[in-house]
Amino acid sequence: MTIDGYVHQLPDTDPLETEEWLDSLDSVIDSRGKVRARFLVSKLTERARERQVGTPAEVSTPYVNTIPTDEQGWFPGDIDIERRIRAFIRWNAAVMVVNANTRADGIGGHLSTFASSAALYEVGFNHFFRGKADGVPGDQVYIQGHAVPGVYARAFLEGRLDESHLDNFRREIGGGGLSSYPHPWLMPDFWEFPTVSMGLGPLNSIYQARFNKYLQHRHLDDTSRSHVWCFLGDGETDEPESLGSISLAAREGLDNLTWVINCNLQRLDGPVRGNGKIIQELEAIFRGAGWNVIKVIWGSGWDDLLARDVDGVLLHKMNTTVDGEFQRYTVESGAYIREHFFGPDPRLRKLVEHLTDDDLRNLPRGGHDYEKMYAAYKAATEQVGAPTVILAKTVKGWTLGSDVEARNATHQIKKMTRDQLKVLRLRLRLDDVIPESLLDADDPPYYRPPVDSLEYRYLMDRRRALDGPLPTRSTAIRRDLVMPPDEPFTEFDAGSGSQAVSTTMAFTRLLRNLARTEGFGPRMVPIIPDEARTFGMDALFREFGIYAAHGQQYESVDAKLLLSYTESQDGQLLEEGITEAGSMSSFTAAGTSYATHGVPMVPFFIFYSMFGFQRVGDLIWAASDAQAKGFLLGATAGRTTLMGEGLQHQDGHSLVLASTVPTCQAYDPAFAYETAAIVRHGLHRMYGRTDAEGRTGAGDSVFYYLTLYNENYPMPVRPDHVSEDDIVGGLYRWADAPEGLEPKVTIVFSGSAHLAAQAARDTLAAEHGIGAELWSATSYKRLREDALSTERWNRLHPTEPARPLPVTELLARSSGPIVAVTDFMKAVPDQIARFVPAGRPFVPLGTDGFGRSDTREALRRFFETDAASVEVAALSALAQVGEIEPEIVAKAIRHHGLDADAPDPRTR
Ligand SMILES: Cc1ncc(C[n+]2csc(CCOP(=O)(O)OP(=O)(O)O)c2C)c(N)n1
Ligand SMILES: [Mg+2]
Repeated sequence: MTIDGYVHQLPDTDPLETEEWLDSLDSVIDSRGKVRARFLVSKLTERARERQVGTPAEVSTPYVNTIPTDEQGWFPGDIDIERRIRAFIRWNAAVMVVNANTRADGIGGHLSTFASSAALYEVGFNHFFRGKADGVPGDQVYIQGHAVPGVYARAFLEGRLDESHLDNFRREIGGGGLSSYPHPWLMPDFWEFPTVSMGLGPLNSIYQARFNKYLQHRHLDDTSRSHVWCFLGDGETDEPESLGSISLAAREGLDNLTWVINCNLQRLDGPVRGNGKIIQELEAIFRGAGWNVIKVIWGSGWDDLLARDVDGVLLHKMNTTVDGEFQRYTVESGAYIREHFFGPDPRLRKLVEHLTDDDLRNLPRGGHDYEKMYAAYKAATEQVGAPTVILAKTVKGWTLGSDVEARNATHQIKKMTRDQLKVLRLRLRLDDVIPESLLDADDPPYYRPPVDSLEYRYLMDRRRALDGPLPTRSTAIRRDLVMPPDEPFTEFDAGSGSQAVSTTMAFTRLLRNLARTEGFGPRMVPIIPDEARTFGMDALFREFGIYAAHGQQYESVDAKLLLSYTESQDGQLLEEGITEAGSMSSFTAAGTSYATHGVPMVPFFIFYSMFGFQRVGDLIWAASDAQAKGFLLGATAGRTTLMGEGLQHQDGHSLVLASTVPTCQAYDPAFAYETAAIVRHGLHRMYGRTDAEGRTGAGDSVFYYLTLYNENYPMPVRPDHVSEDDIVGGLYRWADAPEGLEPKVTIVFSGSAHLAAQAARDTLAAEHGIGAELWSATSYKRLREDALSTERWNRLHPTEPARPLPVTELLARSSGPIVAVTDFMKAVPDQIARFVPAGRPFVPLGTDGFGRSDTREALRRFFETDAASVEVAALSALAQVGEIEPEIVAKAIRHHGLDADAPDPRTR
């Protein structure tokens, strides 16, 4: 027996009355059956909810539409014209993909995703999605990556794209092509949100909606008219990123967010839940999480059948048929459906005896029922206090004919024969505008209704009423962003005297300085995933305030302390909890606000460096595509600087991963003044320009990644000869070799490895009389990229004088072999190995391999990046060029007790 344990713990104040109710139920079950009993219990629950009795919400409801037909309301559009427009779009979308693959076999593209979701998008375009032509940011619409043919086809109808664009679908090189998926980097005036890495769009959309509320609550912009729409596939919900943050959306009351899940029951290989029901599964998950769930399962053809289903047999059949079977019914004949779906139960068979086999085959699914979709969207936009998910049941490849519709291979089909196109033309009733003869030509034609046609005028009127075309990406600034003065940065040039501090502490101080800057300060968005105390940033809680959608509704346990945990509705800091993925999504929303809202905002996302690029690299890639700006700060950086934590915490490779992201400016500063100079430079580069309209806050679409260490040492004064350009250029001489010593070597350090470099310089001088000069490499990525660009220029300009590679030129000013020491993998300094001046050995020392927990000293000895190892590397390189005897190197190895025969740490 299953019982709700909690009921039995409650006192029964009237057992007799209880018994009467239970007896009535028993007698209904016995005399009228379970279907009737279920109905009555549901009715009671519904009434209880209406009267606000406070019964727990059910997580699942029967397999029928959430909105009853009689509450569907009036559809305000012209259903016939909209169907016609949809037919044009369907046609052009299919022809575009087919033509692309005729011209370039294997170029790809997708027919069946949009075919299943055309109505879902078109209801939005005709009635809901708001554009920005009125100067106010409209809606943010996340389009399913594989549905883009339909979006291009609509833009073509609207005259935003022409035939040559469609002809160049997926042919981007050479200009004028259309990107395979939504990529703002490639179509910067069109796409806003990259979505095609499945799961990222849904996740980003939640944080976009949250960020809109944040802007509103912080009085930075009125976003009350923006609605966030996210379209995703049912298969896409398998990605943990898709569903991982849905509880946040409910908790924050994101009624400005609607998800539309296209439940065509199929993914790439086959059924999403062949043995189950994806819609029911998702309903339970979303209802449990507190979302408003609207199921649109059945088209209006089913309304009459359900109304006559007095025995509940149809409902029962709907409830118990698994998705694999529903998919089967889509590809089978009406006779098969009659036999297998309606057949087994005589009452069901009778229910449809008035329908022909064709009628049965054509009973549409809810997601293809335009009016039902309209009703669902309307309900979603009227919802208050919670996000909405619309679960729309569709057929994958709908209208594309029996060879494509609902086939397991449908996702991959990119070609259609002339005959298949002819069938499609008739199915879409386009025979009056597309002569059949045109289909025999090489390229089947696109169709655009003339500008004086009813359809064109209707289409354009609808978009005008909804504030213009969409998607549109704009970078027009609506709210200026004025750069902070230099003082908050320059104070770090003085160093920290004898006080030992870390670059993390210096950065925190810088952050506070900036936040206190009038005008600029409020435009910063500090983002921390539950790690502020680790980084010593808990002081920011009180000063910035933690953003809380509903304010702080309790007195914090530390309320009386100076540094209390202070939440408020206009709090500035996004304390995200333990989600780097969510934090990264906030970064993207804030970092693209300059485009999405015309309000440049400056995110500073501070995370445990190990859990950055490695954990959420794909989100960072997408942020780069989205042209996000801002600062990523990898704190507790380094494989040996972070003591004790070990293999899963010590980051020696985020800089390698960062080197793969095109717009990422990766820096590994050693000192406070370097950190401050890089942030200052970055701010000015990203936001310091004036746009064509004279608005401030414009700049390059790049973002910065800075490593921050937790090792304390006195921060040096910025040497007089060192300029900001030297620091951001990636490499500069930090200290000359001690006077008069020969031979010479050059030690290049970055980050916390400067300690070993300095100590080695001292022993090289004292023990060996060797003069080591010290250089700081703040960015190997920058050095490499600059060198590659110059190399390319030289290659392509063979008759002109070769330009010197910047890094080669710099290193030519140093002397002797070069030892580069880092707390990251050797691959990081190796980025410049090829560019070192000829004849000079280059020895990278780094931390390849798994980290482990121990003291810094032990770790650095283990990875051979400690002072002794730097010294030995310098001696070895000098021996290699014949400046000293090999025996001197051997002696130093023995002297320092280095284990020459231990296996490489990389393999241990
Ligand atoms: C992260 C990621 N993994 C895999 C893919 C490849 N992929 C593209 S579409 C697809 C199936 C999509 O199924 P569904 O989400 O149900 O969308 P539908 O086309 O059915 O609407 C897959 C696996 C991808 N784009 N992103
Ligand atoms: Mg699907």
